[in-house]
Amino acid sequence: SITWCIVLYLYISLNPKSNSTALQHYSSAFPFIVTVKEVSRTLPIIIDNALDEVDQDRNKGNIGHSSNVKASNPAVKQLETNLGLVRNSDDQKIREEGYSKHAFNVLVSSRLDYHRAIPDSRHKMCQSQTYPTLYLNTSVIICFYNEDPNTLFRTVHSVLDQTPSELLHEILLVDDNSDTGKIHDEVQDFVAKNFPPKVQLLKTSKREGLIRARIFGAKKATGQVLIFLDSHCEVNKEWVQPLVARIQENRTFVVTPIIDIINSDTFQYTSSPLVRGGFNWGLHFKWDSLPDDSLKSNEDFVKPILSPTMAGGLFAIEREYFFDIGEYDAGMNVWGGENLEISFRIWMCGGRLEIIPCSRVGHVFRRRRPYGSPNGEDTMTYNSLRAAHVWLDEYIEHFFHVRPDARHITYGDVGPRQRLRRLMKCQSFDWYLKNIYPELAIPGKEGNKTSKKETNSKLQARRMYHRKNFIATYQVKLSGSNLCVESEKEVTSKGSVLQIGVCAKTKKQLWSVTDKGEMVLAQMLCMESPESSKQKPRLSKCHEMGGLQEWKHHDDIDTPVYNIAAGLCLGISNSGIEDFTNPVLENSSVVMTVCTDSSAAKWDFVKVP
Ligand code: LR7
Ligand code: MN
Repeated sequence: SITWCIVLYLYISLNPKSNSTALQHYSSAFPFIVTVKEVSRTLPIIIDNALDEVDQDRNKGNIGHSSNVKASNPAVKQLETNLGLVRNSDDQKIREEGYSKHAFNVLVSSRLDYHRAIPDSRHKMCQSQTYPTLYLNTSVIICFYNEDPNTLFRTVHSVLDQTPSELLHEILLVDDNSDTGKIHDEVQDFVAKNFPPKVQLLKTSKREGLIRARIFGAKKATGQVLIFLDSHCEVNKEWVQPLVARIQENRTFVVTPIIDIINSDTFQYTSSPLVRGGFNWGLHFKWDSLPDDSLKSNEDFVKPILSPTMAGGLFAIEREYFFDIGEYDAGMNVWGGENLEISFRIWMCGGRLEIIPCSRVGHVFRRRRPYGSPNGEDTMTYNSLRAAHVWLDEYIEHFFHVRPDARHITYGDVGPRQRLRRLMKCQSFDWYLKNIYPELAIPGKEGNKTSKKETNSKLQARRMYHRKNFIATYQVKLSGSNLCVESEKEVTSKGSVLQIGVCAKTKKQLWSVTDKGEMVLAQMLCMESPESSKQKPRLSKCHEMGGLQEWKHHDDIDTPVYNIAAGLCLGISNSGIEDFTNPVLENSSVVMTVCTDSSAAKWDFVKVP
């Protein structure tokens, strides 16, 4: 197989066509990527080599299957070009440490180009927008705490790539005293070698949390407009012009882009719909649909959208105005609550908060926050209480109704913030609710339209769920055996792991494949890969977001089953047993394994009419 490897290597490196085919595969799987770092170009060799071994095994009769399936199995061809592919234990380590430290797929991020192309997610009307002469320049402030360096660098590169240099006064990176000096040194080194002088690295002397870190950055900034971004973003085409243009019209307008989604498992960039910010009485931010018929004409997709609140991380504000209205509440710690506080303050104290549809910025949405607070305090509750005591007036009772525990939690001194509110002669919360967020249901009040609307959209979501696009239903057989993948528990049991059982056309073994690459058992729950290969794949509620629920395979025989986000293939726990007809395998469990390992099984997808 070493000779094969060399032959393949020569073939791939000398044949320009093979190279472009690889790229083609690449862009069909990931239409948003145009370039990859060197590392992923070496992938085809490794996989083809492994296939060669599989072929030899088959010839030796180790795989109890006599077929003339060619080595170039299309499902495996797809793997060659998948950025998440785990090739060996080093990759495995990067991936798993990455998930535990950052809660996203660091392996994919490390292989993605810093200058990758993302789809232009703007409405077509935005492409023909013209803006007045823009005379305000910007300071982009990016605070980070223990961020994955590659992802931070891509954030900075994307701002440099997408922002006209005359509008970009500086980029301030604020290291919020990340735990290991290593991160700081790595960033410092990279900044010095790769970025122009307008990119500066600052550091707080102790961990401040994102709120005080932002204030710290803002005080150092000298541009006319401050733009805050999270440390895992990618900005889209002409993202800055519509924001600056709007602030030029009126310095009291605080504006945010539409936040597109960067999938935390695959880094796939997808467009977000036009929605606006709201909240509930637990003081949690949420997205609300736009008022009925607010998107009638094409122009409506370009016009600013008034938003009762902002998500928090991504917004632009005139620098002096930021300080005039009281920056942030510096008594807030680490994470949470500051987004609603600044939103209430902007509206109640004479400003205006808008979402600008033609400005789009992608953000990596994670399933959990990868860090805590220094002493494990619940800073979200602490910060929300501070916001509530300053801004909610009598409506604070609705918060306590939802959070009775919060009545007895301390929240520090909010005196200075209350004085600020008096000094600025801000409106009451009652005014805010009546004028800015009338959609918010007030508990105990009659005729609230919102709850009805909410039920409707929930119903609609459920209907959507049932409208899944099933392509075909299969039994998934271990190649050359009479053993099939089945759920250990009932088909309705969330969290059930998978095992190998004697094939029988019971519901437990009927996998329906959807157009999103899901494998849905009995058309109910989705097969989901765990984040860590130490855990097993299991049944989960389908979330329609790809990633750990997206599987690639050939819909015929002898195929690996590859998980897009795990970078791993379905295997069985009794690794090392090569004779797949061995009855010992029955009841052995299904696991995730490196695709080229002997434990990575080959499967036959047997269509069930
Ligand atoms: O102690 C810390 N110090 C920091 O500098 C903790 C965090 N940070 C940095 C961190 O590295 C990141 O760059 O602060 C930034 C935001 O932290 P995240 O990414 O952990 O926050 P999030 O994206 O989970 O949460 C959202 O809500 C937060 C509430 O405090 C902030 O306002 C975030 O900026 C905000 N993110 C967004 O609005 C992006 C869109 C998400 C949505 C909806
Ligand atoms: Mn974030």
